[in-house]
This record gives sequence, structure tokens and C-alpha cells, in this order.
Amino acid sequence: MNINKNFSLEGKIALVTGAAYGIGFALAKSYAQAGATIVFNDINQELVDKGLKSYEELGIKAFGYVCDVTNEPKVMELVETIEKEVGVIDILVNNAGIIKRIPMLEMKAEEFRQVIDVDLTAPFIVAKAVIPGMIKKGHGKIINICSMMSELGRETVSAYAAAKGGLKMLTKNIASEYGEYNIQCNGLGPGYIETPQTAPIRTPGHPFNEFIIAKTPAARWGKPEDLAGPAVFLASDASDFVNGHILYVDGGILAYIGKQPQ
Ligand code: NAP
Ligand code: GCO
Repeated sequence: MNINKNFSLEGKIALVTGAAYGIGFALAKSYAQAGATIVFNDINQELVDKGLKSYEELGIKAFGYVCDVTNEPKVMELVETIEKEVGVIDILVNNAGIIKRIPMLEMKAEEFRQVIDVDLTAPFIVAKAVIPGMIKKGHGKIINICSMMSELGRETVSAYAAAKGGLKMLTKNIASEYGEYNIQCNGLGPGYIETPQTAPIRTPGHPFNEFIIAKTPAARWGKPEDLAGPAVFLASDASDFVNGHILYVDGGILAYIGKQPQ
């Protein structure tokens, strides 16, 4: 049998949250190229329309819905609507996320809660909404978008690191609790990627920009497209015995102490 078939997503329905642009868009594009039907949500109609246009320009017929992933009743309604209008979800990517870069002593508890709500509670809410359909179908793939901050801390990102560290453990717990239903739950941990989220710390000459290039053996920022192959692998039959794993796609940052001073 041709091994490539194991990496096909033909006939699969993939929900990628927050995928009007950025990493989510790149992952959804790769899933469409592997044969999946793409469903995505974003927080407002304008973003959904922008996303639909971008998918259409690539020849991808996507289904887009407005939904705030932190709103549990709305998420339940979204999943019911998708199941009626598109079909039962085979692949869920919990991608939607925010970051607030504020020194901890200056961060309000409400700001901390907002980041936890989107980056950790929402993946719980959305996974909870889609798992029953996956159990009925007899299979499912859940991919949580983790981060370098699932493993490391740095100044000003206390809420984000707490959320992404929690998301790593939520991933392992979903894998443990639902593996017997042929549902695999894994994390994808991007390194530092060129998206709107990192634009403020990536401008040429910005100290953080130079810092990341020196911390990355690949000596460059990642592109959303660098995540496509690993994401398709985690969504495909090829990873049916991979469960509770965080696959870091970081150009080697986590392996490297950083470029030695010249
Ligand atoms: P991004 O450019 O900021 O895109 C995030 C997307 O999520 C946006 O479309 C955003 O919509 C949406 N979103 C935010 N809150 C939402 C909510 N409550 N409900 C629905 N959608 C919501 O971020 P990105 O860089 O593509 O990152 C995507 C994911 O990868 C995030 O989980 C991020 O933490 C993670 N990540 C990013 C990097 C990186 O270097 N970029 C590295 C590791 C992990 P709005 O525009 O309306 O906010
Ligand atoms: C930051 C960056 C990172 C990236 C990503 C790294 O301010 O440190 O935004 O957090 O978004 O999570 O993997």
C-alpha cells in the first residue's frame, strides 16, 4: 500500500479556530491541499469574510462562521450548525489565541484571565463540544497549538506561558481520557513565526528580532508554511499511534543554548 495514502485527509472535515489569517490560515490551507473540507471561525463577520475571500483566492471552498471560542453556548451552537451544514468534525485544531505582553507586576488579574480564557479555557470548551461527534464516528484528531512558552518563560508573558503550559497538560489529559475511542490529541508547538501576533517584536533592528535569530539554529523566524507538514501528519492516519505528544516545530530553539558571543 502506498504510504502517501496515510497522509491524505480526503473525506475529512477539519475545524480550525481563528483561521481567517496567520498560523490557522496556513494550517487550513495545508489541510485543504491534503483533501480536507475546511471549516473555520473568527470573532467577527468582517474577519470571516476576509478569510473566506482568502481561501477562495486559493481555490478553497471553506465554510466560515462567526464565533467567540470563549463563549460555551455559542461554541455548542457552532458545532451543531457545522454538523448540520457540513458534517461531523474529524479534525479539530485549537488555534485561536491571544497574547498580552505586560510585566507581571503591571498586569491586572482581568487581563491575566482574558489570556487564560482564550488560550486555555477555549480549547477545553471547543474540544468538549466536538469529542461526542468523534466518539460516534469512531475516530478523531485534536491538535492544540502550543508554544515555546509551553516549556519556557520570558519577561512580560506570564499569562500566555501559564495558558500554553496548561494547554500542554490539557493535551495530555484529553489523550489519556479519550484515546480508547480512537481519538488522538496532540500539541503542535511553533517556534517564533512571522504572523501579525509577533509583528511588534519582529521589526528589523528590534532587539528581540536579533535575539530570536541568535537563539534559533535555523537563524531565521519561522513561516506559517513551515508548520504545514507536521500539522498534516498530526491530522492524518499516519499519526494514529501518536497521542499526548507535543511536536515542536521551532527550527531547533528548544535544543540550543544560543549563539556564543563572537
Ligand atoms: P494571530 O495572528 O493573532 O491570529 C490569532 C487568530 O485567533 C486571529 O484570527 C484572532 O482573531 C483569533 N482569535 C483570537 N481570539 C479569538 C476568540 N476569542 N474567538 C475566536 N477567534 C479568536 O496569531 P497567530 O500568530 O496566527 O497564532 C495562532 C496560534 O498560534 C495562537 O494560539 C498562538 O498563541 C500560537 N502561536 C503563535 C506563534 C507565533 O510565533 N506567531 C508561536 C507559537 C504559538 P482576531 O484578529 O479577531 O483577534
Ligand atoms: C513572545 C512571542 C511568543 C510566540 C510563541 C513562541 O512574545 O514571546 O509572541 O510567545 O508567540 O508563542 O512559541
